[in-house]
Amino acid sequence: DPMARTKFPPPDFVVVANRLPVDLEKLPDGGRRWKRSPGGLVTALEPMLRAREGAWVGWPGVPDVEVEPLVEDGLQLHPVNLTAQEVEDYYEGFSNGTLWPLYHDVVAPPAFHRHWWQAYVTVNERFAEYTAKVAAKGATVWIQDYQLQLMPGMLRELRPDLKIGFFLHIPMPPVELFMQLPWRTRIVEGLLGADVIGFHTAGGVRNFRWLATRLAGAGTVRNKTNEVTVGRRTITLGAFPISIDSKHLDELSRTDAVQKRAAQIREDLGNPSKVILGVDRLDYTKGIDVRLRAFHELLEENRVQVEDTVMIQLATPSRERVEHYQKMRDEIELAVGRMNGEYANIGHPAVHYLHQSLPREELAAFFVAADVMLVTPLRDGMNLVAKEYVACRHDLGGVLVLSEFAGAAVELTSALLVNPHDTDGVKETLYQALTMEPQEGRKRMRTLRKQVMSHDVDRWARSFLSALGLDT
Ligand code: GDG
Repeated sequence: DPMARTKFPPPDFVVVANRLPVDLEKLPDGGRRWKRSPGGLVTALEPMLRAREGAWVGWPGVPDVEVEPLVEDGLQLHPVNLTAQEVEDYYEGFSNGTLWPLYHDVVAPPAFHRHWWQAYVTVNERFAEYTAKVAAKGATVWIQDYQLQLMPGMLRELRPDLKIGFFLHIPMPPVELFMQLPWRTRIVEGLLGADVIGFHTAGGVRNFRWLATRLAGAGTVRNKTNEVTVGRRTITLGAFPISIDSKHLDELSRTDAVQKRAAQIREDLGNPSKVILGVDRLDYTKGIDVRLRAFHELLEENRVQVEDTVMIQLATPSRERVEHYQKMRDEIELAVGRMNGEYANIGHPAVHYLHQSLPREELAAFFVAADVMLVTPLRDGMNLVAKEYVACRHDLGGVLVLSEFAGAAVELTSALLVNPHDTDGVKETLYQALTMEPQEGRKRMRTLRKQVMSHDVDRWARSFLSALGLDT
């Protein structure tokens, strides 16, 4: 019993996610230490978690270690243990080898393995049982993302007194694709255990609503697109587009250090007239190949030259043990090598490619330095990078090229929107971005900034939690 071992007061607000906001690190001498992993979600939820008796339940990132719960500045952290085999089957397997590609329009083929599913059920049960023991009577529990879709139903069985919210950070896929999943009904029923189910877009709400009525016999409520009923329960569905800590990033981008670093980057590049930037986790959904192809063709057609137009692709290492990821890394690196082989001059590569994770301030400097930001996912729940670029451009400089297939396209309509499947379209739009009149660019950026600066991640969290009936 996690609470019996501690002197913590039972929390009345609990966030549950696959990962804790801290990582457990193994030191060379065999010891361990905690390292903070500041993500957007943590930043958004931390103040609310601290303001009440808040707790976070999640995996600490290292398999096969039983660690005691701990308190960090008033925030309770509750580590759920996973075995190495569970990491392989539940996390790398079912979450990232089945659900991730299936929910991203099967841009890579999803694998369906019964032992992966079994591990997914087991781990979801463990999270539910753990949370059931931790949460105070009548507490609010907010479950995050696709790794834990069975948990709302399991938790409700154990603790009908709780208020349960669920938010899906990736797209809710088209019905025809979701129907491939052998365990489709179990997943939908699991989600329907929540009181509020949130998606990034109205499209996600529509897809889920149809699946709920078709697979789980949910009733629809007349004239209400955002409610379904199951037995005597009413479940609210909603579109809650996630965002970033806009103000913080805006301030960071204005600092001397970031501005100087941005100038330095441009100088290191040989002061080209145009810098094109891509920033992604190295993932096959992000369309990195799409933008390389577009730039490659512009070079081929001699419409741009490496002496004055350079491309930077920052690709953060990700899910390196999953097969699709190893394959796509090879493909990207082959494409980059080809382009440089064919078009670079000594001292002037066509593409600068970094397979590294960079500090936040460094990332901000790249955003400030870039004339054109290419965000071309084949499918993306939201895409925070697009919003981060906008937040860094108080100078109203820079042009954002954004895929229609990113959730962010719903809000960022003043970006240059592209269909990432249309190579000619992406190429012409990239060229348009490179040659855009500054005045038009500023006008577009001003509109984009109005949206991003006024809709930050704090607003996102509050609007979800208020739908759940929590007073924020
Ligand atoms: C999922 C959904 C949805 C990237 N490289 C570095 C670095 N990053 C940061 C970015 C950004 C974050 O990682 C990536 O967020 P995205 O939204 O772009 O994409 P996913 O990781 O796929 O996130 C997505 C999101 O969840 C939230 O709901 O928007 O659709 O797929 O913040 O800046 N950060 C640092 N160094 C790097 O090298 N420090």
